[in-house]
Amino acid sequence: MVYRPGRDLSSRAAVAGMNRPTMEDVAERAKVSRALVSLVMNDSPQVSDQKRRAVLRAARELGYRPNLIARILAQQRTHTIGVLVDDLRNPFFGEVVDGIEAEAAEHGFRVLILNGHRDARRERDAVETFLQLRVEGMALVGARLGNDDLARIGNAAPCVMVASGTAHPHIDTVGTDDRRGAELAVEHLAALGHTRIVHMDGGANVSAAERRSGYESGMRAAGIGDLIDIRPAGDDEGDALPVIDALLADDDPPTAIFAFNDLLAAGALNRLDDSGVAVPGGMSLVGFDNTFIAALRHLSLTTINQPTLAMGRLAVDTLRQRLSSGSGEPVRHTLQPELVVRSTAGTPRDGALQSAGTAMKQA
Ligand code: XLF
Repeated sequence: MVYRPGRDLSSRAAVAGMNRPTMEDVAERAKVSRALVSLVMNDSPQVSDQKRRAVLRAARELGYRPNLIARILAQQRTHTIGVLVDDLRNPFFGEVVDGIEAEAAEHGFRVLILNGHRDARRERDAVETFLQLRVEGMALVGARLGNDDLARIGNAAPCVMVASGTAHPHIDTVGTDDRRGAELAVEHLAALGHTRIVHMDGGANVSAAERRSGYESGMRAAGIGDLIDIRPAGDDEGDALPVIDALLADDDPPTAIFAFNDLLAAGALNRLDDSGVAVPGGMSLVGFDNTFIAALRHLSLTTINQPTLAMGRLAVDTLRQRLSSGSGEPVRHTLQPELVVRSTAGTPRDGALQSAGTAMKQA
């Protein structure tokens, strides 16, 4: 069907397709029965190789596609996992989904992905869509849904929460030890000699509280608990800008920043660069996630690794266990974070911070 601007593609005729080839067409072309085409399309072992090849060739030549909806209705199974991600713009979620897809494919499941756009209301709609499509299970990755929603969803279909902060009373969870990850970041900065370490926190993000408390315990363990300094930020590069501006407006800004995630750290790096502050010479910076952007040479961000592929695979594994075991106590899988040292954290600057702002003040 050729798309013509102005034509209503949602009309029934357009959706049904004018000349969509059928199984009968394939059977006629391959000179076999319709039943045999159906056996081939269902991967039946009862068909000879020669007939299978003939049917597949005819299907290819005609552009025939099996009708998934008819198959689902006949089998009463969708073999589908619904994956809700908090923010498709953040590469962390793509990396977790890679793991989900790989494990799902190995076990005969397909994956449907919806974006929550960092908004609980849109997440609720997405989950409802999955349930109406009769997915066999759901992975909610970084979801912001509240406890009441989760209890309701957990009763409606097998569900696993991934990278969603703490454990949940009704739902299986797979996550990184966020608190330990934050402690590792502070330990690293403290070992380099920093004492004035600011945490740019994750705002409304589900993992913000755990990372904040890890930052606090890391500061206390390093003997600098009295210097705890938390600045409300968020989980997106834009959220870093006002925080960096406020820090640089101080008479004597801190020497290091632990950012809630890599995106926030990337935004901080941009703003520091705009302001003429060298990293790590003037300010050290540590992120969280170890997404692929952290490894890009011009960012080369020191960060905390989350084992995203393993998390995705484990999420599907947990769902499969739940599908076979039915209800029961929720399980919690906690994976270990690791420090990844690159180029954005060094020893503290000696003396005043040189930035475009201070240069202007001095002039
Ligand atoms: O979803 C959580 C919160 O933010 C994930 O662990 C992340 O770090 C992604 O940036």
